[in-house]
This record gives sequence, structure tokens and C-alpha cells, in this order.
Amino acid sequence: MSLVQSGQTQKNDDAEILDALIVGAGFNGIYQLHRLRQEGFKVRLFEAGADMGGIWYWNCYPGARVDSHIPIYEYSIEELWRDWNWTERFPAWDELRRYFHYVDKKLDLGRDIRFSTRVSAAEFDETRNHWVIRTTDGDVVRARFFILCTGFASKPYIPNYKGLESFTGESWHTGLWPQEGSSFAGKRVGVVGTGASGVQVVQEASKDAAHLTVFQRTPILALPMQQRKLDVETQQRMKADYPEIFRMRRETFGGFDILRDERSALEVPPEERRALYEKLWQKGGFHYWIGGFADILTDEEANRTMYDFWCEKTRARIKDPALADKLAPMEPPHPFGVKRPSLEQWYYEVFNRENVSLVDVRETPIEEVVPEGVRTKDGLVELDMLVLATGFDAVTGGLTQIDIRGTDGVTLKEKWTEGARTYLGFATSGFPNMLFLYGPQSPSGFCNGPTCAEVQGEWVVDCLRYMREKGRRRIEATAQAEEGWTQLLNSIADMTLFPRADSWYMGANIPGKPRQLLNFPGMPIYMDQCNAAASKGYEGFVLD
Ligand code: N01
Repeated sequence: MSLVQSGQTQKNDDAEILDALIVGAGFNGIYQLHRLRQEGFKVRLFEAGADMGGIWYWNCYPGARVDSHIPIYEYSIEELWRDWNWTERFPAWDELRRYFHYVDKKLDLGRDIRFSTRVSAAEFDETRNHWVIRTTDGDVVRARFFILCTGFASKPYIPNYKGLESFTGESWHTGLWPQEGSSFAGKRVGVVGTGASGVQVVQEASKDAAHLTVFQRTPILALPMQQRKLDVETQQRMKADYPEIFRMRRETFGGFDILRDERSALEVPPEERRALYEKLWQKGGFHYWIGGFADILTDEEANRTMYDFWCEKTRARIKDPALADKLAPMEPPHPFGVKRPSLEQWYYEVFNRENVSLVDVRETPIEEVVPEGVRTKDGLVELDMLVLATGFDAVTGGLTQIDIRGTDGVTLKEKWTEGARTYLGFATSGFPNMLFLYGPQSPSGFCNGPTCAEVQGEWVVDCLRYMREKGRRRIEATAQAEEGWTQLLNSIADMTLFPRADSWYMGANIPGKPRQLLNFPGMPIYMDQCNAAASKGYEGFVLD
């Protein structure tokens, strides 16, 4: 697909230096490529996968589908949405891939993308103010700007189970699913993990696995997706509202077209509160999460009203009361919504089936993996397929897994040993001309990918244009600005209930990872801060 051949950008003379090298062909990277090219920059994109899509390339397990409803989860570029129609309100991975191919064709992107090319290392050349970037296949490229669009979930987390390598059946992490596919039919399947990926795999596997064993550590507080088929006529009508929806997603907390009720849950009479919860529940998707009252994520008592409604609705779907206690306990495992809820379609009914069993690994831990399956405290669970839906070294892992060295020779991974530190969630001191999108201390996990790609993306495009117009060659966040941003985010975290859950939002899903709120809650406030800094000549940065 790529027309940039291996070695083509290797020479050292200035004429061969790119304006920017982008890493990653998901929503963010593709947007950067398109916009920077439009602005006349010489830019290339390297992608580790063999195709576009980012997360939708790697996560191609049966049932993988997006949790942001249409048209939130697409670019707002009219040239694109006018002629594109989806088949479902929450599209699956394969339809999302088709969308990327459509975008590629419309915007003619492929000629500047090199696939199957993993960036492994980069160092800043201080004398020339550019990055020297290396790939695993030995190529070297030079670029003034190094723009990382590696996504929030590009480094899978695989628990360190004793004997994992000895398993003789199929074993897949959801984020490294085989591109040729693999079916559950007739197999004894074990799924470890009940996050969003686990829920989706479990739903699919329950249909035709000979037996499905779900290994749960913490119950997911999953919400009804309310999936619907979409026809072309309906979408043509919906398109009249698209410009307004796209405007709205820039101005709301999570980049959706959903407004919250600005009252406290506690100041509303119980019957009125319940009526709102019922309405949000019927709307489906994330309405119940982000369309509720203003203090749901900050006040425990308010939060409990949402948990209790969720619990009542969910328990009604599970026949066995003992299983209901495991899947939807009367006492919350953590406040509602501070660990990302998943969207489900028939997840809770799965556990009413004869061919499905649940293992609570807090009570019955996995002791080891053996050739025939998984040995728990209670004995052997024989398996033909072991699915690890165990998540990702989220938000930071995609960046720190690259050996990136800044001006003092320290790697990004070393710099962030005690926790990620950035300025505006775009840059970090000691690493000039390096900008990351959808990264730590930006809205990332709290905001859907396409919205962030455009809103954050335009800030980056403006920055590069400004540098060119002013004849500047180097931009670097100051340590002081970075300290201020990190303190701001930590103080916001302390005002919320987010620290009360062991989630990937807090970096708490990875053993040994520093605990910190990795995402900035609230897109509009975030962008106000970023735009204010830009309008003051990039305050908090040193330009040279
Ligand atoms: O990962 P997760 P994910 N033993 O980290 C469990 C997006 N996404 O891939 O909760 C046993 O959420 C872990 O248990 P616990 C979405 O933003 C979106 O599912 O830590 N269990 C948890 O249950 C999502 O939030 C979609 O106690 C272990 C699970 O593994 C994000 O990606 C689809 C364990 C990991 O859940 C990540 O979701 C998929 C161990 N040693 C993903 N280690 C859409 O719908 C971990 N677990 C768009």
C-alpha cells in the first residue's frame, strides 16, 4: 500500500530532512498526516501494523466494536461524512477498517505511509535541531518534528503467569488477535479479564464455545449498548444535524453530544432522579455514564444513587443469585464510572447459559498455566483456547516502549519512572520538537479518538505553522510549566472519585506503575488552557 520505499528517506543532507515524522496510523496519526500535508509540510507516517486503523487494526477479535455512537466516532470533515454511511450505531472493527480505507482513498494518504514499520528508537540531534529516528528494520529517518500518535492502548499487558508458554492450545491477547481470525466454535475457551475487551469476547464466545470459563477479578459495571442497525435514509436525515453535533463534541466533557444535568443528584427528588436514570438507560451507550448529574464523579453519596440503579437493573437479568452477587454485588467494588464502564449487549444473560461458568480469581486464584489449561486453587480447568483480555499499559506504554532519548541522554521511560510529566499533555521537557497526541495528561481516555484527533490535532498543526512563520527551529516545554501542569492535574484528581478505583485511568492496572490520573477530565477546560498558552506565543515553552 505504501509508496515510500525502505531506505528512501535515509540520507543525511538537509534536503532529505522531513518536517515531521508521524508514528501511528490510527485516527490521530491519519489526521496529522492529512492536515500537515495540506499545510505544505513534508511529512511521512510510519505504522507498525500492516494496515491503517490503529486500535482497529490490532483489536480484531470477534465482537470488537466501538463504544462511541455514530456520528461521534468519525472525522467531522464534510468531504468524508457526506458520502459515508454506517450499518450500525456502534460499528464493529471490520467496518471501522473499511472506513479507514475509504478515508485513505478520499484523502490519498497511503503514498506517505509506510506500513509494517515499527519505530524503535529516536534521539534529538542538538546541533541540527532535529530527531534521528530508527526503525526495527534498521532504517534511519531525520525529521524536525517527531509526532507520536501511538494511541492509548498499543502496549498489551500480559500477566506474568507461571507456565504460560507451556500451554498447548491457542492463546491470544485481545490486542494481538491473529489477523486471519480464530473462532471459538466447539472449543473450551477461557477468558481472563472482564474489561471492555473481555465483555465483547465473552458475548461472542458464549454463542458457540463448547464451554466458556470467565476468570473475573473485578466485576465490570457494564451498560446497555442499545445497538441498532442504521439504514442510509435514516443517516441522510441525521446528517442535517451533523455540523451541530460535531460542534458540540468540541464543547462537552468527553467529546460527545451528551450534556450532563448540572444539578446535584442529591438535590433532586428520588422519583425525578430515577426517571432521569431510566431515560439515560434507554438511550444506551455512554448516556448513563456522562449524561447524569454534575456530582456523580465527585460525590460518593450522589455516585451511590447511580450504582444502586445500575445494580438493580443488572441483577434482574441474572437468574442465579450467587452469580448476581459476583457480577453485580449489592456493595459497589468502587464508585460507579471511575473505572471505564463497558457497553454490553447480552453480557449478563451469558451467565444464565449452561455452557458458561464464572471463576472469581480473588477467591480462586490462577496458580499456573499448564499444557492442558489453567490450574486454579480448586483444580485444573481444561482449555483449548486461552484469551487474555487483560488490558494495556495504557496511555504511556505506547510512548515509553520506544527508546526515545532527549537532550540529556535520558530516555522517556527513565524520565517517567516516578510518573508521566508533561506540559499540556503535548510535550515534556528535555525532549524538544517532540509532540504527542492522545497521550498522558491530555483528555485521551476520557475523550473519543476522532474528537481528540481533531481538537488536539489542530493545536499541533497551528504550532508547526507558527514555528515556520516565525522562523523558529526548536520548541521545548519548560520544567517549570511541566511541574505546574502536573500539579494541576493531580489537584483535579483529588477533587474526584477517580483515585478510588484500581483502573488504567490511574495507571493502577500495571504492577509497579506509578499511580496518577493519566487523563485530563474535561475537554473544553483542557483546550482553553492549551489555546491560552498558544495565544501568548506558546507560553510555558522555550522557542529558539
Ligand atoms: O482492558 P481493561 P480492556 N488476573 O484494563 C483483568 C478500550 N476498549 O482491554 O479490573 C486476572 O479495562 C482486569 O481485572 P481488574 C476501553 O477504553 C474499548 O478490556 O484490574 N484478571 C480487567 O477485568 C477500555 O477501557 C472497547 O481487577 C486480570 C481486565 O483484565 C480499554 O480499551 C473494547 C489480571 C482488563 O481490563 C481497555 O479495555 C475494548 C490478572 N493478572 C477496549 N490482569 C470498545 O468497546 C488484568 N486483569 C470500544
